[in-house]
Amino acid sequence: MSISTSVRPVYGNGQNNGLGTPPRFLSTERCLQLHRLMVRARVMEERMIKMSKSGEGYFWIGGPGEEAFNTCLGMQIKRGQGPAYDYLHFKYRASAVTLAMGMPMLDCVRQMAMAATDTHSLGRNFPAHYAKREWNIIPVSSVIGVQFAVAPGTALVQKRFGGDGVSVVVGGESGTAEGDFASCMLWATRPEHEMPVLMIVMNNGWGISTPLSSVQACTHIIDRGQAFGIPGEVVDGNDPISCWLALERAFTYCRTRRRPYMLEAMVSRLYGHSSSSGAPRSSDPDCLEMFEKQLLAAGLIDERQRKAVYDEAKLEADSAVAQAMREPKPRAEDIERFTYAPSAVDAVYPVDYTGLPS
Ligand SMILES: Cc1ncc(C[n+]2csc(CCOP(=O)(O)OP(=O)(O)O)c2C)c(N)n1
Repeated sequence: MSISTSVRPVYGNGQNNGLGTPPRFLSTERCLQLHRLMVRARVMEERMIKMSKSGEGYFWIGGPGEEAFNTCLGMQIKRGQGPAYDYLHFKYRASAVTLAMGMPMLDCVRQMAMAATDTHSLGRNFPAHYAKREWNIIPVSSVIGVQFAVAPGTALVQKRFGGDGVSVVVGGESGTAEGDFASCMLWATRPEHEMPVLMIVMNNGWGISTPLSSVQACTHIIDRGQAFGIPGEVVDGNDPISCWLALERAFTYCRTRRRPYMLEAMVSRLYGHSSSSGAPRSSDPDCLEMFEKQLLAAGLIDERQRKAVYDEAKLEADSAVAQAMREPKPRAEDIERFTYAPSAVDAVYPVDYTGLPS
């Protein structure tokens, strides 16, 4: 049995992407896999919000509301190290992507707990600020938009290397107001030097408290790609099936044509911007609730199975928090560790570790 997408993807200028008519179905196995991963991400994030309110953590920011799209993205990434694999330029709401890629919850929770065992930042950065060389995850920056200026760099390496690796860059719609977004479009489309960059915009309609409608006049962010000849689609980011199929089309395009493609996912922001705005639950549509209704109605799961998925995820989240809280905190002497990579410039500026003239 399978269930079809309830809402068809809305096409932007991707109508002419040459990939033909999209299929509309996913298998039962895929649907159940997506559901389990979405639940794990939601349960972990909700436990982390609790951490921020209970003194187990200090600041929370994350991705509830983006699980449908992010889970599909994580499962379709070609994971590995070096230019033969996808390079990943994420933002701070990508927890469901990394869980779907196979990261244990403990790896995410350690950063939230600011434990020295946090492999991404030694407990010195915000949650969801991942960095993982073995999976080509370029360090996530809190400074919005910058990842769009960096992505063409890894895509250039991939283009020269050959193969089918793609540079995936994900940003919020507000971050696209930064010049970095335009730089990405420019660099990715230089005539005869086009690059395999998958530019993804997660559109939740808000930049902290600024509505998108007060900032940009375009109907869709991806419409800005038209001027550069970049095809793209707007997808209902609350519908995992639409997301899966749109991502398949996008990856196929970038992997085979070695050119850029855009996706704009219309998503919800279920707990506000971050713990700084109190992380209150919003009344936005909930991708997980809606998917569960579909699965139950189609008879793909029953209530007992649904509960079992949550119980398993809660057990993993609670034991990850208990473990991370037992672990040591960062030491002052490690504050600069791994913030600088030695290079040829050191010979020119041997004293100042930032490389800048004193
Ligand atoms: C260059 C820069 N300007 C401002 C900020 C403050 N800031 C942090 S998050 C944010 C909103 C970002 O909105 P969007 O890109 O839509 O992503 P969302 O948080 O909605 O997922 C802003 C303005 C920042 N971090 N970096």
